[in-house]
Parts: sequence; structure tokens; C-alpha cells
Amino acid sequence: MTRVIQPPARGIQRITCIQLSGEYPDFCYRLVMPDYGMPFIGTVLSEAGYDVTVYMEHVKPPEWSRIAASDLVCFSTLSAGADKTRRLAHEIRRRLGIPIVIGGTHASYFPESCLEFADFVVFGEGDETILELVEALATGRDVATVAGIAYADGDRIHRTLPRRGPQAFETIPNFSLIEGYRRMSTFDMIRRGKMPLLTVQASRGCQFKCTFCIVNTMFEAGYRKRDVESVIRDLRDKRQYGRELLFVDNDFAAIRPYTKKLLRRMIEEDLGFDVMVLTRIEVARDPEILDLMRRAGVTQIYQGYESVQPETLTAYDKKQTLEKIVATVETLHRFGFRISGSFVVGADTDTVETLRRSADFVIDHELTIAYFFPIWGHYPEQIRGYQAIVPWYRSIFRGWKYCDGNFVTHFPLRMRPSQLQRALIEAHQRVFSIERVLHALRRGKSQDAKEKITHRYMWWTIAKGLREYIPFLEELEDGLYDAVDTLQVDRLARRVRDDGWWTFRDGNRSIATLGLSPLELPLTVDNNITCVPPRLPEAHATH
Ligand code: B12
Ligand code: SF4
Repeated sequence: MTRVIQPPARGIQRITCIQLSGEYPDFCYRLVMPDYGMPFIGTVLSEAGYDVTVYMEHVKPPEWSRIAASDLVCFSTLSAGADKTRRLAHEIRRRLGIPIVIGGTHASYFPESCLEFADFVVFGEGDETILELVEALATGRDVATVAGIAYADGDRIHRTLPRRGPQAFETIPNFSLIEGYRRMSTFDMIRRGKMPLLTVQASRGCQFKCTFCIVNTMFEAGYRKRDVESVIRDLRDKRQYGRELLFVDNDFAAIRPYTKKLLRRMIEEDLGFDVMVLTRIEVARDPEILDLMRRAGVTQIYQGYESVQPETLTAYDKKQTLEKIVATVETLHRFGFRISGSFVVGADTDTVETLRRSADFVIDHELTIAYFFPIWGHYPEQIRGYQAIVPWYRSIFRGWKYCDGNFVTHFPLRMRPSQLQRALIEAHQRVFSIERVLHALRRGKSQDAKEKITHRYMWWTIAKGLREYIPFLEELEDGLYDAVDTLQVDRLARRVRDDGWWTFRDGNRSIATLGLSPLELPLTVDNNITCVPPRLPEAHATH
């Protein structure tokens, strides 16, 4: 049925932006952290003159009185929050009928599923698109002229011409738009059992194309740097809210001359932040940048090591070796950084032993924190003709709430899904064990010990949901693996053809939305989780 979207009689003045949390706890559930995208979009709208309020559910849940007084609602969600978002959006539609826009990573990859509850999907970076779309809605201009969106018209989905992300992104997110957000006192932290973490962005995109990662299609305008002085103004503004700060950049030190310039300015400003950054291992090649980072307040570095298994690093096209990872860890420790190592597990080259060895590596090399994330591969990507990162027939889907990067959602080739789930629970338990905490204390690393205790506590809560999920995996995998735990691909494909209720259907539907032919069932092992760097379809006029 066609839903006619009428601009409200008084035009569009009041906009409410909402980001709901996932349904299961993740590694951020003990943080009060303004995720970057939604406050950023809210600020863009506010600076254009709209009356904007932003709700981040973990700060303060959205209030119906404000929603009811709005002319338009914007949602941003990670996949894990998609079902909750759908429920609230349905309620808004039913009771208010105002236009609903959704953007962010989840919406960009699963537009059709989002258009069941939203009127418009904004693809990729929404900085420019949102202003044009709201302006078109307010003035009654044909939305088909707005590039970078999709909308439903009866059973048909229209996708307008694609839009590349902006070259400049100097907007300083205005955190005062976030309802209930304020600097946390020690009392607040104790009362809420949460720590504050501020977010700032200096660059977008990534120059690499790891096969399990979607950054290149999400930020397909490539790697871009923000004006240094704009970052500094942002930092000055954020200091009023606290001192723990995360640069959300995918690779903070990708263009070293730029990063050095930024770090020098941060040193001059001497704002007193305690900073964490995400960088690739190449950062360790440059002692000057490491020295500047230390002086600018960077204490913790988050790095994607992904695996200690050479075949897996090759399959991921990570362009790093175990030897280089080891050398990097040694150098970063010499400079006094704490290290968070992230591992992506469950590749076709992985076995249970791979996870054990990865955890051994973390312990032997005394990383402060480690995360083991199972491949999350439901994104439809241009991989040998639009396979998903995980081929559709090997997907497991029990609902969006399980898509938070901790639940196993595919059939690994060389271990059962339940084995992978158990192995990653065990790996986290080992690296956050009491023994590791005491070891850090004995070595005089009290901050390391503190981080391990916090993560141990968080993991205890996260693992509860994962354990409850294991019987579901065991039921699915029954009869699909041989005696040495190798997936019987043909048997799985037959089962999927006959029934396959657990497979991920939204991927197929989203591909149809993009105007592509539906996913086929690839039957050869060659077509498995060995993705190639994808790119967005050339252009899709409305159809
Ligand atoms: C930095 C980062 C983190 C940081 C900080 C996150 C933060 N709060 O800012 C840390 C390390 C803490 C983290 C943690 C997690 N992360 Co994270 N993270 C990222 C990363 C690398 C960058 C996010 C970012 O800030 N980008 C910069 C801003 C500008 O981009 P953006 O938020 O996407 O917003 C832009 C557009 O999307 C769009 N947009 C966004 N919302 C809206 C809304 C509207 C209406 C419009 C019009 C446009 C729009 O416009 C914005 C401006 O251009 C992304 C990967 C990536 N590059 O996107 C993963 C990513 C977001 N994380 C992911 C995950 C799974 C997690 C965790 C759940 C992992 C875990 N298991 O614990 C946790 C929990 C996150 C949480 N609850 O908030 C996934 C989400 C997957 C999904 N399908 O939902 C991503 C996409 C990585 C991946 N696996 O592919 N993460
Ligand atoms: S995983 Fe690879 S492609 Fe993705 S952001 Fe990191 S380095 Fe870039």
C-alpha cells in the first residue's frame, strides 16, 4: 500500500533524532559515550535552523512528549538495535504519521528491511543528504531529486542516484543537543556504574580493503582528513564534558604528516585528555609519531590484529604478518602504550586451535585488553557478483538483536558454530582472568589490571546471553559436521534449499532493492568466506 507522505501543515521545524541501544550488552554497555553519527547529523540539522533534540537511549530514553511534538523523526541504529527501532517507529507511524528517516551503517546495507518502518533510508554519509531531504519534504519538492536515498512506493522501492561522501566534514557535534547528557561527576559514575568516553573524529574512511570489513563501501569517498584546526576546536569544545576521549577514526595515523601536525597542535593546546585511538600496525614504524602521541595524551591504542594464523591474515587481505604484529606490540610497549588487540574469528582457515593460539598470544605479549569477534558477514557486497561476506547459505539469523558482533551468525568451515561460540567465550575468560589481573599487578601495571577487571565484569554479563544461545546453534548444526568438525557443505546447502528458516533473508531482499539479481546458493567451497574488496553499484536511477 502506498503511504503518502505529506509535509506537516506548519512545515518542518522540530526534529527528533533517536539512537536506541542493542538488546544484549556489548563492550560499550558500561560506557556513556555519544556515538558519533547521530549527534553529528543532529548538529547539521540544528545548524541549518531546525529545532533538534537528540536521544541516545543509553544516556536518556526518548520521551514520547517530545516525539509527539515533532515534525520528523530521524533514527540511527546499529544492526543490534534494529528490532527495537522498528517497534518504536511503528508506534510513531501508528500514532503520529510523521515522516521517519533512518541512516547509518545498518540502514545503508539493509534498506528494504528498514523501509518497512521508515519512509526514507539515507545511504552512507548523511551530512549533505539529510539537509536536502528535509528541505524537499518541507517544501514539497519531489524527493526523487534527492541523491543518496531510498523510499518505498507501494511494493516498489525507489533508489535515487548515489552520492559520494563529502570531502570536508568540519561540523563540531553539539553534545548539548543530546537530552540528559552532561559531564559525569564521580558520584554519577558510581551511581550509574558507567564511565564516560567522549568521541571525536579526525578522518573518515580507510585506505585498506580487508575482506571482512565494510568500511570501504560505507565510506566509499575514500580516506579523507579533517582540517586540523577544526579538530582542535572540537577538542576544546569537548573538554567541558570530561577527559577520556576516543578518536573514532578507522586508522588514526594513516597519513603520518597530517597526524603529526594534529598531534603537535594537541600538544600545544595541552587540553589534558586521556586519549585512545584506533590505528593499523604501521604506526609503530615511526618513532616520532609514537613520541608525539604519548606527549599528546594518547595512552591506549586499539589495533586490529585479527589473527595469529598466517593463512587467515592472507584470507582477510589484512596486509600484515604475525612477525610484524609481534614487532609492533614490542615497540608500542616500549613507548608505554596500553594495547587493545582485536581479533576476527571464524574464517574458513580457522579452527578452535586458532582461537586458543590467539588468546595465548594476548597473554604471552601482555596486551591490556583483547576482543574476539566472530565474522559478521550478512552485508550484501560485490563479491563475485554480490555474495554477502558470509555466503547466504552459510548464514545464521535469529533476529537483529543477535547481530551485535558477539553472537556467532555463520557456519564456520572447520569448526561447529557452537564450538566457535564456546571458544570465544573461553578466550575472553582467559585474557580477563584473575590470574592475568594479578600478573598485571605484580608487574606494577595497575591501569592494565583495572581495565582487565572492568572487562572481566562486562564479559561475565555479555557471556550469559551467548551461553543461552549455544543450544540454538547446536540444534542447527546437528548432522552438518563430520567427525573432525568439518562442515558438510552439500548437506547444508540441501537443508537450506528444503527449509532454511534460520538463514538470513534480508540480505537477498536488500540486494533486490539495489536492483540486483537475488543471491544464488554457491555450492563450491571456493566461494566461501574469502571476500574481495567491494564497491557500490555504479548508479541506479529510480526504477
Ligand atoms: C569507532 C567505532 C567504534 C568505537 C566507538 C563507537 C562510537 N560510539 O562512536 C568502539 C570501539 C567503542 C566501538 C564499539 C562497538 N562497535 Co563499532 N565501530 C566504530 C567504527 C570504526 C566507526 C564509527 C564511527 O564513529 N564512524 C564515524 C561516523 C561519522 O560515522 P557513522 O556513525 O556511520 O555516521 C555517519 C553515517 O553513517 C550517517 N548516519 C549515521 N546515522 C545516521 C542517521 C541519519 C538519520 C542519517 C541521515 C545519516 C546517518 O551519517 C553519519 C555522518 O556521515 C565503525 C565502522 C565504521 N567505520 O563505520 C564500527 C561499527 C559501527 N561498530 C560496530 C560494532 C558491531 C560495534 C560493537 C557492537 C562491537 C561489540 N561487539 O562490542 C560495539 C558497540 C557499539 C555501541 N554500542 O555503540 C559495527 C556495527 C555493525 C552493524 N551492522 O550494526 C561497525 C559498523 C563495524 C563493523 N563491524 O562493520 N565501535
Ligand atoms: S579492518 Fe581493514 S579495511 Fe577495515 S578499517 Fe581496519 S584496516 Fe581498514
